[in-house]
Amino acid sequence: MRRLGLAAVVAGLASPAMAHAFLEKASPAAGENLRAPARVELHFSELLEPSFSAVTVADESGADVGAGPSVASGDDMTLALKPLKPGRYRVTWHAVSVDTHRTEGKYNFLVVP
Ligand SMILES: [Cu+2]
Repeated sequence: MRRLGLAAVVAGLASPAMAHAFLEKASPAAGENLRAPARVELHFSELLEPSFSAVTVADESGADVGAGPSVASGDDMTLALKPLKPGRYRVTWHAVSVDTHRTEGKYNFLVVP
């Protein structure tokens, strides 16, 4: 009974509205024009489930330009990139917060010479 009571309290605190992992900060940012970045770094509003959270980056032909899989740790996700040529790139991410809610998004950035 004691365990059941504690679980009910925890569930009551985890409000669905405030527990989703929203993308708060990204580098490169959406729409940014910049020299070739070495990595993409995403910062979220909530802690992530690393096994179910990932980010990929693709060039204009759709080819994956990540140097290995992304790494989720705490409320951040990072993806090391291959050397990027000038052009448009698309970042696609999905995140599952520790409350199991899923969010996702995509955006572009532009690498300039
Ligand atoms: Cu949530």
